[in-house]
Amino acid sequence: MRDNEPAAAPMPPDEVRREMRRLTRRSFATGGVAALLGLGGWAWLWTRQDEDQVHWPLRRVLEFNERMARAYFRPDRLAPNFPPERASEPRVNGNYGMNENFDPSRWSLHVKQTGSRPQSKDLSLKDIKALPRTEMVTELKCIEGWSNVVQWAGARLLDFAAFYRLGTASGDRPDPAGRPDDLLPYVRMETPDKEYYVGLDMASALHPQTLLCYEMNGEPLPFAHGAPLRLVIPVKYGIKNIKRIGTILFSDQRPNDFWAERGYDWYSGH
Ligand SMILES: Nc1nc2c(c(=O)[nH]1)N[C@H]1C(S)=C(S)[C@@H](COP(=O)(O)O)O[C@H]1N2
Ligand SMILES: [Mo]
Repeated sequence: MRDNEPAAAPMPPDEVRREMRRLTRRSFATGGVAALLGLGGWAWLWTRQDEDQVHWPLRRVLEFNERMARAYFRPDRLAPNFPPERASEPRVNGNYGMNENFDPSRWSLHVKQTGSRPQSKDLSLKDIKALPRTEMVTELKCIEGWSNVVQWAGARLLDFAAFYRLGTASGDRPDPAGRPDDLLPYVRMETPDKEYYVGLDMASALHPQTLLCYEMNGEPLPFAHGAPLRLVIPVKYGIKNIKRIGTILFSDQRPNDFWAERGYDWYSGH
C-alpha cells in the first residue's frame, strides 16, 4: 500500500504509521470495504484522500459503525464481570503522554466545563478517593487483538460528575436515564503533557462501569499503568482507557482524539 499512497499526504512519525497500518488492517472498515471493492477497487480506495488521513470511503464506514454502536448502546447493558481469580497483570501498552520526567507530587486533576455553566477547578487524588469507591473485574481489550481481565478500583465518573455538578446544561446532577437532554454531549481527557487525549460520548462516559481508577489488582495503580489516575471504560477498546489523566473537560463540542486522528474509529465501542 505504501507505494500507492499520495506523496503529498502528511507523514506521521514511523511508529504511528506502523500502528495505524495495524489498526487499519484489523478494522472491520477496511476489511468490509476491501471485500466490496476487490483488488482493482483497492487502488482506487487508497487514492481517495481525506481529513484525518483517512480515505473517505473508510471514513463513511467508520461513521456508519458509530451510528450502529450508538443505537445499540444502553446504559444498563453492562460489560461482563469476572471472578477476581481471573484477574492478572495486563501488559503495559502505549506510552504516549507517559514521559519519564513526570512528577506525581506536583500532579493535580484539572477539571473544566464549557458551555452555559463553565467550571474550572483543580482536585487532588484525595478528593477522588473521597468519592464512593467502586470495584470491578472487567476485561481490558486492545484493538491489537489481546485482552486481559483486571480488577480495578476507583470512583465512577458518574459519581464524580454528580458530586461536582458536572456534565449538565442545568447544573443539576446528571441523570443519563431520566434527563438525557440535560447532558452535555462530550467528555475529553488528556495527559498532563497533552500528548495523548481521548474524546468520549457522554452516555459512555457516565456508564456505571466507567471509572476514574487509582487501584489495579488490589495495589495502588502502577505508574506504567497510569498512576496517579487513569480511565477504565470497559464499554470501549483499550485506546480510550487513557492512563495518567491530567485534565478532564466536559464539553458541548466533539473533542479530538489521538487515535481517531490517526485513522481509527472515534467512537471505538464494542
Ligand atoms: N496515556 C496513554 N494512555 C493509554 C495509551 C497510551 O499510549 N498513552 N494507550 C492505550 C492503549 S492502546 C491500551 S490497550 C491501554 C493499555 O493499558 P495498560 O498499559 O494498562 O495495559 O492503554 C491505553 N491508554
Ligand atoms: Mo490498545
